[in-house]
Amino acid sequence: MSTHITFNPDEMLQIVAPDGSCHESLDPDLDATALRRLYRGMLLTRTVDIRGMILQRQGRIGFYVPSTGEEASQVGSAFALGPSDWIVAAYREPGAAYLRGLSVESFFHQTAGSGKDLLKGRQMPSHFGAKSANFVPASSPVGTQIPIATGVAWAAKIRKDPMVTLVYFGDGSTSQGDFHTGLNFAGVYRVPIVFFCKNNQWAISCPFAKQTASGCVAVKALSYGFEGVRVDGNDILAVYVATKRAVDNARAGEGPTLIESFTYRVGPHSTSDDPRRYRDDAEVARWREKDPILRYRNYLERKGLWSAEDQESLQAELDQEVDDAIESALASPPPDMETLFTDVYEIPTWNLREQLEQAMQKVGQ
Ligand SMILES: Cc1ncc(C[n+]2csc(CCOP(=O)(O)OP(=O)(O)O)c2C)c(N)n1
Ligand SMILES: [Mg+2]
Repeated sequence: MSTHITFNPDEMLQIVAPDGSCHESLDPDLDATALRRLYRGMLLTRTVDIRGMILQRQGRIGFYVPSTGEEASQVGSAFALGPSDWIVAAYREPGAAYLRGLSVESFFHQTAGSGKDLLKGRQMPSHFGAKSANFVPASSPVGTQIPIATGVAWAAKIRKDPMVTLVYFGDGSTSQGDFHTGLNFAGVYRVPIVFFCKNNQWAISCPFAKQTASGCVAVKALSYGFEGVRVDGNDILAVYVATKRAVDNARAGEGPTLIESFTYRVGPHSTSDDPRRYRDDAEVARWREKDPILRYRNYLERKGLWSAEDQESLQAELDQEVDDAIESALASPPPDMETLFTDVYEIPTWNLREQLEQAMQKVGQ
């Protein structure tokens, strides 16, 4: 018997082919309302992305993190969750947050650092979150959200709460110690969690080939004693089916799953990055052709569930929603100066009170 365990990185779950044709026996048979909701979720995410990039280039917001090309991975996975489940995320999953109920208006209040920001201007732009959406604010230090999520899931298990935790992270995060800590602990204690790696093949300028010698991410689950699944991250139905199975298993007490959603970061890492300095335009062009939104639109059209008129009216509706959100966020004043000093101590310390006084004098309030 060979002692070498193999995992074919070329094999991954795909249900919808790029031309929209479907592997019938794998089709999850969602109803028309659900199928349209998935499409709306992806198109909303793309619409916000296009505007977010422009706003930053115009100098109207300071920073933006695009997720173009990764919409299916975000929306398909979040759609598999139940209402009381929780998401612990990185920063490139706004589509999952919108689907869970974070409004685009809230997103822009956060990104603009306005007084109406739910996080009171204390996070970097594009680092949203909302308690009402069961969405923990984004983690910027790479991978730190992974053991936190394992802890959330472990707490649920101890409390016998049937909620499942889904944690998003990137391929780059798999090189962090936190990845090992989070997955190892979750495997040992069989906690109800789904580890969702959006493998977009880049960690800023570091390509996937330099991230790991494993060939793929899913194979790493073997060493933690649970299942690893590789899925075409540009196929929203495949992402949904894989995540739903993992969520159901977690809820049934069968422990964690590691999902690798194989996709591509079409845009820059953030508005502070220029990927032309380290990657080939031809590679980007090849992946643009694999657009997850276009593929799913082909699928819906083949099913007779989408038309050019539907497209036009949905796009107009989303443009309006995004316009209104931006207008509201940019017109709102920043948080009050006092809020810089609140929420740390129940009774502020003497030095904080002194600093608040000095700050207020400085701004003439
Ligand atoms: C601990 C730590 N090291 C470095 C950084 C700088 N940094 C921010 S994002 C990032 C790359 C993350 O790549 P990946 O996990 O693949 O996620 P992606 O950005 O591709 O979605 C790096 C190195 C950081 N934020 N935290
Ligand atoms: Mg990455």
